[in-house]
Amino acid sequence: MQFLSKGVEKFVDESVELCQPDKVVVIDGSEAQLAALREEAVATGEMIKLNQELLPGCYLHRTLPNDVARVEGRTFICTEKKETAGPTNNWMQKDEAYAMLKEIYKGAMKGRTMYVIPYSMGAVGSPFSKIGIELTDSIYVVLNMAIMTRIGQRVLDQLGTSDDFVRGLHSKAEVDADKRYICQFPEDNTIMSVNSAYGGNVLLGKKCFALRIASYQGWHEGWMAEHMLILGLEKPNGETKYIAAAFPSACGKTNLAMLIPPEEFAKKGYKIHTVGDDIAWIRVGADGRLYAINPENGFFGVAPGTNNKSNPNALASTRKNTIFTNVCHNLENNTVWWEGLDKNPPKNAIDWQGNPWGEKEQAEGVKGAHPNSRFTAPAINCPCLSSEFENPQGVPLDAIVFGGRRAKTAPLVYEARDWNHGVFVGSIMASETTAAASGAVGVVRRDPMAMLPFCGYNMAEYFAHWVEMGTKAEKRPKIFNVNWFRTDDEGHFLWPGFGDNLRVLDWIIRRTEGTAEAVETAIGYVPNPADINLEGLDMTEADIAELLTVDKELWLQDAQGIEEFYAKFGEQLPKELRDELDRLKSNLNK
Ligand code: GTP
Ligand code: SPV
Ligand code: MN
Repeated sequence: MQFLSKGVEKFVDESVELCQPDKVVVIDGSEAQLAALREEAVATGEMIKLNQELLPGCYLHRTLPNDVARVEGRTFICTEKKETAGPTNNWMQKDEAYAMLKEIYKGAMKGRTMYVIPYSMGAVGSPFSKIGIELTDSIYVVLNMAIMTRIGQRVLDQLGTSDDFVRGLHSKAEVDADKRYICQFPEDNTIMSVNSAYGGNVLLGKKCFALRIASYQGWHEGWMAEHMLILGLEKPNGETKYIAAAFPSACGKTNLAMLIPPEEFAKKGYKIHTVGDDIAWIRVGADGRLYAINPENGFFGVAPGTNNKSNPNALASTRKNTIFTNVCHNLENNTVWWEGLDKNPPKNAIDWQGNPWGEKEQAEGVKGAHPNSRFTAPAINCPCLSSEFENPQGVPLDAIVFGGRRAKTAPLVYEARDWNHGVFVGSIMASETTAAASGAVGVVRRDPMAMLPFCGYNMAEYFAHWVEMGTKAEKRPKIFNVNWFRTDDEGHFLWPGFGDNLRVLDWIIRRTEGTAEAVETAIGYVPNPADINLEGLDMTEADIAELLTVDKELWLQDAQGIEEFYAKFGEQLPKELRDELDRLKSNLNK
């Protein structure tokens, strides 16, 4: 095939020779071509066309039951040396990985079409943006990438004769879980994903490129790729402050990014503007501030729990031109349903595995939608999308927020003393695992900066890079930690969360402006109960006090856990973090 870029030409030709597709189709991004692909997917049963009056342009897709989430155990960083991947990643020597994968890809696309998807992460032509070429034998992947990224001829035009792009080769092959590999080769700007057809494993622009490869690129080029939402908080005076927040998978990024302020705040004029819900690329601007873009063009959001009360903006985003994956098919009106959408599950439905789902199954507790079922919705559908969404320069950050899902220990919110303490706070993040990855759910694990599954290189180097970015940015944002998930002894959430999280963001922004109070504790600055605006909320200052307590015993145990986690990195752990841990321990023992 002919392309202006010789690198693209070589990549396509070599992949065709390896995978032996019957034909090759270049995705030009035209609506006519995408419409034809949708029709084809409907004809083969790959997608179900939903009620076009209620859900125009919407489709449903089911993946195989063995293929419903990211597979961290089968995700590899493939480099020359193990040390580059570090102690927290699965590693394969890169030449061995190529040799092993070639056997699996050999002839994998026989009888199929190979689609060539040129895509841009970030607005086409923005100085922050990067280009990828994904080759895939899945129409579902093409149609999802068309929502999640900017695709087509305009991207090839932007690339021109350059060879500066990320190669991504995906084949669903036989969707054989035993031969499933998600391999990143950060030294070669290459991704190889095989034997899966699910979201994060196969939409290569997302986690594989925009986090694993991009974090490695950022390390070398002096910028950062983070698992963060980006939001603008507009205050009553019309000024908008920007916050980036890193929470692990299925821990509330989409929800926070699209938050609707509580009535009392809305009345005063507070508004939230969504820039991104999953990934941020961050650079130092000429003015010494950190600027962030969202490299994506859509939302691949968790469906269960999304409803008109918890997240009306996300729900509204899914009402047209959306692909649903592994939700429940409501046969009563050919629409979709999931747990937590409303209290009226359809009586006549098909569950995410394709089985009949009615009152009997519901009574037995069979789930209609998979807990990690998702919607792929265009960003432009979002009613609160920020006017800065396409800004090629990004938005300036006033605060960086880390947060996890922790029943105990972490208070509702606290502020780091300074940048390096903030890096420490991010590095010690811990969270209960969720259905977003295959494996046990609800197990507390360390997930630094919510990047444990996504850091494309040695995490000790990643920490050092964070420390260094703080020296490069003269006007550093303040760093905070939040926890919406603290529970009482019966396991009930102590904090209402969702829209009410604005009350915490409000304190955070007032702290960055120097207009809110706090007390210094062993772990950092914690608000006094009276510093959080509880207007209109049925909560007492005593309830808030409970959420803000720093339990020394629990924190001493945590310090022990941090010590064990840090031990993995040996001498490579930056001294700045070791010093912060010593300081935490000495504060706790005072
Ligand atoms: P990924 O797309 O996997 O990276 O996840 P995410 O961080 O965007 O997660 P999302 O916002 O989709 O949240 C997923 C889960 O967290 C859902 O079950 C929500 O109901 C729950 N959740 C989100 N915000 C809150 C909150 O403030 N309080 C409580 N209790 N639950 C929340
Ligand atoms: C996550 O798991 O953090 C996601 C979904 O955002 S996926 O794209 O599958 O990784
Ligand atoms: Mn995510």
